[in-house]
Parts: sequence; structure tokens; C-alpha cells
Amino acid sequence: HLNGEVATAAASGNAATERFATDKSPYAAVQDTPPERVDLLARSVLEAVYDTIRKHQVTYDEYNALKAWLIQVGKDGEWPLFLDVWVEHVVEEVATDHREGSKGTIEGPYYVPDAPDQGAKGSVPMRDGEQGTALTWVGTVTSTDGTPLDGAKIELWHADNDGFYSHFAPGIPDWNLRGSFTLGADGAFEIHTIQPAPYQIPTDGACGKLIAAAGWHAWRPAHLHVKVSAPGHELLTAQLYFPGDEHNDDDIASAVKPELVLAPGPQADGTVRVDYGFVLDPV
Ligand code: MBD
Ligand code: FE
Repeated sequence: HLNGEVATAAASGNAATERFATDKSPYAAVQDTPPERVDLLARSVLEAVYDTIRKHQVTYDEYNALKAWLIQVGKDGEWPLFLDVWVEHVVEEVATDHREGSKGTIEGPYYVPDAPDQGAKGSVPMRDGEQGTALTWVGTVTSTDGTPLDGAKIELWHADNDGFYSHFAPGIPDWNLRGSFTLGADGAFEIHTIQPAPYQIPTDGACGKLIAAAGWHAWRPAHLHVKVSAPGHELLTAQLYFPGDEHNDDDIASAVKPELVLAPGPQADGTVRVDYGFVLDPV
């Protein structure tokens, strides 16, 4: 419960579906795809399904359960969640294989563009008395040749101390724990926020139903999401993790890489400080 409101799978799922529909133009970017490629990809996916049915002797009861479940994924608005948790990590792997700069990972379903800008040094918006360990994060953004990137931008978004995201869970002010940071000629930043809690996939929706039926767990380790951009450089989408999280080794979304685990230093005042920067590949 968040301020008396219940966070349901369908509410966050449908909010993520709505967000995807408004902020991206997914078809525009593939307008010129020839039918040969669509045919190849569609047939390849279908062949993998046929193989599974034959190999495992799938029954009509199982086929009908799948049909009902797929319909429910749509009703709960959980297609963004399903795809980002179980598919995106391989797309990201293929897309960034050539890079020499910082490792990235998946975006996930909860990014919102145009978070309020805080300059090169500042705090993400947060509530009075925002729960969670205070985190100070310093670093620089450079090009692969070491040049600091003047005008680089870091967009940061993450869950709160209960694992909920603003804009997708009820009772949280818009832009809470979401901020943009625009850097100067030295490429340096200093960000103040709190450490997020681990994230649990909603258990009451279609994705939760699959997780329970398969005997999986529903957890992602605690993480900070970033998009780092600079003129003339490839956009870096990444997540940063905290050492010792029990789900760093079995993230349900398969999005943890060793290079993305922070090395935070606990401070005498109970806060945590971390130094972690980014290296962007020139376009
Ligand atoms: C998340 O917070 C997330 O980052 C991903 C990838 C999927 C589901 C929830
Ligand atoms: Fe997340």
C-alpha cells in the first residue's frame, strides 16, 4: 500500500504500456525493412515454437492455457514488462557488442524522458523524509580517448526504498527519484539520491502468474538506471548495482554485469559515497 492506494500489476503494467505508446515511434524506425527480413524473423520465431511443441509434446490443454495467458498479458498491460524482463537483455547484447566504452544493460519498462534538470551537481527530486540510505555519487563522463564530454547528460531514475517507481506506482509524486544532470567542460558530476530497494515483479499479474507456475523467483537486485548521452557519441543505457545484493547473481531480468556493480564506501555519517564514471563511444 502506498498512501492507502494498492500497487497492482495491471496499474503499473498499463502505465508502462501507455508510456511506450506515447514516447516512442517504434514503427517509424523500421519503415524501410524489406519483406524478406520480416519473413525471415517471423518464420524463425515460429520455427522455434514448432520445435518446442514437437520436442516437448505440448498438449491442447497447454496450448489453451498459453492462449489464455497471452490474452491476460495484454489485459494487464504487461507486454513491456514481459519483453524487458525476458527478452531485452539479448537485444542489448547484440546492439552493444561493438562498443569500447562503458558497458550498458537493458532500459526496462519504467523510463520517462525529460526529468527535471539539476545541472552538473545536485539532488534528484525527493519527498520530505524520503526513506533509504543517502547516496552521494561522483564521477566523470569522457570519450573513449579520455576527453571530458562538455554538455554530456545523465538521466537517472530508480525505485524508492520500497521498490516502487514514480509515474508507475500510485501515491508517489511525479518525478520522484528521477533527474537529469547536464555536465560542463570538465565532464564531472555529483549526484545526491538514496539507495533503492530490490524490485519485485508484481505477483498479481500475468508475469507473476508465469513466475509462480514455473517456480521462479520474482526479484531484480536493487539498481540505479541511467541514460548517458553526449554530442557525437552513442547513447549509453545502463544500470548500476550494489555489492552483496542476493539477486546480483540471479536477476530475473538477466541484466547484471560485473562491470556495473558499484564499489560504494560507507561514510562516518551513515551515508554512502561512490565514484563511478562513464566512457562513451564516438558515433
Ligand atoms: C524493473 O525495474 C526493471 O528495471 C526491469 C528491467 C524490469 C522490470 C522492472
Ligand atoms: Fe528498474
